[in-house]
Amino acid sequence: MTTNTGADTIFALASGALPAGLAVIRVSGPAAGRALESLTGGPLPRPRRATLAVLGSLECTLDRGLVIWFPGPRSFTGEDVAEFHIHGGRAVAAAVLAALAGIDGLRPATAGEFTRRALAGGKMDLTAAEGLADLVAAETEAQRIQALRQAGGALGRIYDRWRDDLTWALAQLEAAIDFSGEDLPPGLTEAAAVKVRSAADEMDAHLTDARRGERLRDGLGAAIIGAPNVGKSSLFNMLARRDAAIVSDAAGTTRDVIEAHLDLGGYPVLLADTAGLGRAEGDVEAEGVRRALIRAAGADLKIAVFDAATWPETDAGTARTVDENTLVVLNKCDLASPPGDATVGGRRAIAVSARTGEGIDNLLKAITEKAASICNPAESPALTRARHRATLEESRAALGRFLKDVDEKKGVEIIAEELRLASRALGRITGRVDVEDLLDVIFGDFCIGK
Ligand SMILES: Nc1nc2c(ncn2[C@@H]2O[C@H](COP(=O)(O)OP(=O)(O)OP(=O)(O)O)[C@@H](O)[C@H]2O)c(=O)[nH]1
Ligand SMILES: [Mg+2]
Repeated sequence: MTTNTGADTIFALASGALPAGLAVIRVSGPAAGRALESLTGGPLPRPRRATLAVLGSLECTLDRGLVIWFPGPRSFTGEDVAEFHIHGGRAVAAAVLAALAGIDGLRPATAGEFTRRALAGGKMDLTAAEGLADLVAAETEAQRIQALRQAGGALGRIYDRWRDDLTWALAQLEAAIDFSGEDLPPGLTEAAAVKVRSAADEMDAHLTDARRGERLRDGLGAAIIGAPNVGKSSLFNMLARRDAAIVSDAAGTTRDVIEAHLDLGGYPVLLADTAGLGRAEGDVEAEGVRRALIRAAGADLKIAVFDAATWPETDAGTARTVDENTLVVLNKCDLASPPGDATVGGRRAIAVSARTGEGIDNLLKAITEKAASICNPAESPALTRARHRATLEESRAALGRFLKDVDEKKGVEIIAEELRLASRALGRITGRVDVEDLLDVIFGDFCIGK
């Protein structure tokens, strides 16, 4: 049996830029089976089995490749889906796409249209669709782990469970409304309040997560700071594994903030090299210092660099910025090696040499550990977008009003309304309600299956 939504049939290149070894073209909709028969000239292959086929017509062979037939609802979109795994040449893909365009009822998909159909077909919720987009965009191992879990529905399941709890609570209140005037069964509102309180507590825990999911998705900000000439740019180049920043023995070489996207131990880090603190000879250097301080203040992680050759004498200005999000580094340990238990600003220093590479592994390990403590994806699933946070906060606020109204013994109709608002907000996160309003915003900047 096949399932179709009655929509038209769409097709698109589902794989990446051409030329490539392979290209995958996906077709979804009621005419997918007919398209497959038309291009292979044969009956439909066994469902979900890769089958070798010659594509084209008697007069003109387009390519030889594998075809897979996914009759709905067991397909990506829930509709009938056909996939063509062909050679990834531009002309090959163009020829197959042109042949599909020539079939009655088929048209090219628009951006994100396959995913929209998967949502409409109930194959995934909105958070899973976002997870899929994040998985495609994931650049590091930790991002991959987080995105894969979200794409598998881990976030959506949490929100659905809370929504079920609120629906149950609402049912108690509605029963109370129905009974009003008659003998009200005791305890309905209280039972609802108990359920809501527990969901609200879980929401609070989920929301007070130090933004770890969002930070992992967006990348952590790290800033290298320190006095002029301590070797910040040398260290930056070493960590970035390229000569991105100018290094010289003149103090005040770096003036602007220089950035590099890095994968450090599986965590995405946007590392910034900054101007030396403390020295501000002239407007340009003063501006450089101002920018360095702004960057340091906004960073998830600071790497404060000091000169090993002068230790225990250290730059007081930099030492003052050391806090629990700071890794302290004593650079130039090739010139003088500080004791293993050397500290600056109360933190154990990591001795490195940006010249010889000594100690860099220890620094990398410390950065990775710090990143893991900020946004380890192995912990419980975390929300990953500002959209999730804002909508959850909306839901939580309505629950707060509900609980207050219950305490104040307000009328059951009034308190039920707050529960409806809270439940509706949860439904918007997963796309169970008001989904059309959200799709354009969400799919505006990414497309899957197209
Ligand atoms: N011996 C030794 N010299 C180093 C080391 N790291 C940097 N240097 C030298 O120290 C000088 C300053 O290095 P930079 O990396 O430009 O220092 P910076 O902190 O970025 O300096 P500003 O941008 O001016 O604040 C250069 O001559 C480097 O070659 C090191 O680990 N050992
Ligand atoms: Mg520099």
